[in-house]
Amino acid sequence: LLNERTFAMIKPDAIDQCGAIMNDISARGLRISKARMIQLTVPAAKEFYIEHAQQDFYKDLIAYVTEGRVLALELTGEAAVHKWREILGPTDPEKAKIEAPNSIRAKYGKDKTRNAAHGSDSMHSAKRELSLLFPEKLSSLPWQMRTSAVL
Ligand code: YYY
Ligand code: MG
Repeated sequence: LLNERTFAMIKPDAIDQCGAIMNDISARGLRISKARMIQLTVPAAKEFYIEHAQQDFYKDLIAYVTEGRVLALELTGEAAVHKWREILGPTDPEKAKIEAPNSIRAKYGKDKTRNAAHGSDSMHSAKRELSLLFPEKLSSLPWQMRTSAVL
């Protein structure tokens, strides 16, 4: 799809490298069409990662992703979902360093949990994730996610 959209999120461990990461994204041919810096609430993070609710890493994942700011992005371009997953690299940064040394997770990730960024795994996920973080009505965002205070 020519003007496909996907959801990206720079996670708390890499938020201070968000400028470099956005440069990488642009340099590799995806357009940053929306951006929103927020701190996820625990309920919002649980909803976002609902597919992993039964996994043993779920609790740690929610604690981590709510610990500081994240940068939510909408990326647009040809085959954006697949392309962003490729730029992002494998879930585990150690694996990424071997298999995709130029990927975001190889360059900026710390470990399997603190792995720098998120990318939607399908067009269906992208639609769901974009609607959570970029709802049509700003009032649909949990109020805690609209304030930039104490970040
Ligand atoms: O889509 P992707 O982010 O590459 O991996 P998922 O298998 O969907 O897992 C989501 C998220 O959960 C991952 O980015 C880090 C965390 N996680 C973890 O903390 N420990 C694992 N063993 C697997 C995943
Ligand atoms: Mg995933």
